[in-house]
Amino acid sequence: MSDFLNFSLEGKVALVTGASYGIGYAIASAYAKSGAKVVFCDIKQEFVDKGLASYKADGIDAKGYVCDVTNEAMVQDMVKKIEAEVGVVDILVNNAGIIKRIPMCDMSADEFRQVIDVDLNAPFIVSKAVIPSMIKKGHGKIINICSMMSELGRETVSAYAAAKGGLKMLTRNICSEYGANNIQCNGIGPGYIATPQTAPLREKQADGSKHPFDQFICGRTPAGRWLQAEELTGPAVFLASDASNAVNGHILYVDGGILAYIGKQP
Ligand code: NAP
Ligand code: GCO
Repeated sequence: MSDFLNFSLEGKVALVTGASYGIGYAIASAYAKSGAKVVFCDIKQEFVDKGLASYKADGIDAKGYVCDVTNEAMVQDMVKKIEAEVGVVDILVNNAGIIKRIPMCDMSADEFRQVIDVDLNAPFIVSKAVIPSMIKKGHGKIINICSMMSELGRETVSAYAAAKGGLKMLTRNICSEYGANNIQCNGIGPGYIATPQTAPLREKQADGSKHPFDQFICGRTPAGRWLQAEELTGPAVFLASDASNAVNGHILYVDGGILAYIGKQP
């Protein structure tokens, strides 16, 4: 098949960070179904075990590692182990992320740093660990999970928006620096996805009515609903496959139309 139409990930090794559940799990599962050997990490053993059980129940033979992606020594060690036990990483998805919803003037500098550390410094650390072998192998795909907050601001998410905006520019810089090595680095900017990270924003009120934020998001999304993690998988497979070899430094927003929309008129 011509590379231009090749969406298969057959024979590829894909590392997805923070993929025991949520968006990372959905993307890693789609990669496995497209033929890749899936490797994931999470910060705690109990989540790795839970993730392994879920992949097994879905018929996926994944390999899980305990790794704090903010810790450079742990990341370097994990990547060495993956190369020895599974193979060189062909596809990296920087998915692990945290959010702290605190008004900026109430947020401590330490809390701000924690978010930057996981959401921005870690993608730098993990990318840096896999790029040398990708260069030797002659190709590589890096996909950074960005956000609406790579483009927009909102009350209470200063650190997250700073990190995800920075991640957009890290994406463009990896593209600029390693495009000549046949490495493509792109981002996916999910809209509002129903996962544990956003569960507090969807909690029902005491009287059984919808959370005001839930109503706000449905009103701001032309699709009129929250998205499912599985809806990110087609774009994620595309960006990991040879079909996207000419796409580099791009952020693909998968947002049900939020960024195109001024909001529901009164
Ligand atoms: P999630 O449900 O909270 O999952 C995030 C995963 O990252 C968890 O497995 C978490 O592990 C792991 N993680 C956190 N810190 C880590 C660290 N230092 N080292 C290794 N793993 C770590 O989040 P999600 O909603 O699936 O989001 C995944 C990514 O998409 C994040 O980057 C998020 O910012 C982004 N995103 C989400 C949405 C959305 O609406 N949900 C929208 C746009 C972008 P533990 O649970 O063990 O901490
Ligand atoms: C928030 C949300 C967002 C989403 C997502 C939007 O508090 O505004 O949690 O940040 O998780 O990143 O794309």
